[in-house]
Amino acid sequence: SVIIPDDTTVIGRSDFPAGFVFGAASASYQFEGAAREGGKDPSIWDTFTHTHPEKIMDRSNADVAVDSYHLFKVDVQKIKEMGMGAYRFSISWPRILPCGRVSGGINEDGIRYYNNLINELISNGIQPFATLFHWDLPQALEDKYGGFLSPLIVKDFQDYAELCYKEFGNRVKYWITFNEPWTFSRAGYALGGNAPGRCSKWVNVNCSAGNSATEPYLVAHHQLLAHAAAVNLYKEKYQASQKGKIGITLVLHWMVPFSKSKSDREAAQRAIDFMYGWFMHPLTYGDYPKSMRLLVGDRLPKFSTEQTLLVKGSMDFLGLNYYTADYAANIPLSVPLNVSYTTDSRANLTTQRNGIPIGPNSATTWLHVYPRGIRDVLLYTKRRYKNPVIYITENGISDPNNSTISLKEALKDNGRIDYHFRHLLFLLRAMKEGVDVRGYFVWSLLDNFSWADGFTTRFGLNYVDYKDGLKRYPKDSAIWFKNFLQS
Ligand code: BGP
Repeated sequence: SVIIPDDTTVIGRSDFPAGFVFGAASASYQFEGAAREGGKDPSIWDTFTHTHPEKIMDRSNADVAVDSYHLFKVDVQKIKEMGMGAYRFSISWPRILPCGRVSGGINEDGIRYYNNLINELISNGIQPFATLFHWDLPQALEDKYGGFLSPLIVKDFQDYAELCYKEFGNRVKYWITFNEPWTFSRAGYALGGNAPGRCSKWVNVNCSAGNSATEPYLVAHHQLLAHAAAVNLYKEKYQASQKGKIGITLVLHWMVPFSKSKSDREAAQRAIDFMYGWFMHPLTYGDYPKSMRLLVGDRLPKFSTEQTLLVKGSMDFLGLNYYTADYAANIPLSVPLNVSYTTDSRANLTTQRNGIPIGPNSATTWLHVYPRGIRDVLLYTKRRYKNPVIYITENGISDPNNSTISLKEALKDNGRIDYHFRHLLFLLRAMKEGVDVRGYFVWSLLDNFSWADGFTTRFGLNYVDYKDGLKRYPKDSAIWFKNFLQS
């Protein structure tokens, strides 16, 4: 067991159920590099970072990233050294299908890469958790029909998923269809900070790439339909023989009412609906939350009866990414709103109250430390969404990439140890209160490319030396996890 400085509480592996999985997470664009190697064609992230470097804090891109394409064996050893039992990675769609479609040709080098990775994991006793879509859509499909803006994406995603089941499903027993569809829709189609960089002029006055307050809803809708199509296919054709599980990963910042007033409490509920219920409601009950129907009106797509049946119940488990919390305050009806995506909920989200932040800062602007929120999110999910099986698929914190400190100093990450310790304590509490959590993944295995912050932040349990051949070094948090898992 591990004792945290200044804290007398002790926790260890043995406090969790025997089958509980501990792992680390990554994503293809943020990790692999080899952007134009091994037969891969560009994804929308390759295009975006090259055409809009100003959108990335340090104007960087992930052409090389942390080179996991070549260094995956080293990375698997890092997971093993920490004593972790699982690795969550994502498959790059354009690496295995450069044109986006099976009819355009399968890239055998890409298939080989994932086979090698999966085999390396399994031979080291590490369970692969594969995400099919962590935002790097083939540029070819974006060019052909506007990617997720078109319903054509549903069939193409299903075909891509089927290829993955066929090629890897004899060894991959945990599939995650989508990572954070909320972020993909919001940052890619309303704010414009993420690929494909479309935005609403009401939200972002500098926006010229698109001006719709409808697109984010459409893109979310198509992600849900594509998810359901891929799950349905797995269940009908592959699950009986391959015996895997399939789910989706959502994200929720816990929403704390700005004041005790009824209107702020209702605003917090609406904020949850617009970030989480947007997906959880259809997945559990077959339609969007009432609050969204009311406030978004005709801009919110409708499910046909057939689609409702497909989407409802389409997961064996829920992947949940939890990082932080926000305050939510009501925006009264008397305040006129333009038709805008972020304010449709009429919840004003902030991270401070009277100048005091909701929790300690990290190097990432949206991330404040709010450990009890993980319990709140879990209990809320149990209560409102029929107690699903849950894996925490991401939880983590960033440090600044400080080039003035020595390597030795950079490896001292007590803040990260403290972050995980506190979140694990609240996770345990939620489990004692009946939430069915089966696993916990740290974001991230290594320092890597951050979507908005480039290489200015470091999320890793393991340090990457960007100045010296991308060498990996365990931070104190990696050693903490090792001890924790041995106890
Ligand atoms: C999550 C993403 C991860 C990871 C993490 C940290 O939303 O699923 O891919 O990036 O956030 O955020 P970032 O790297 O953007 O700072």
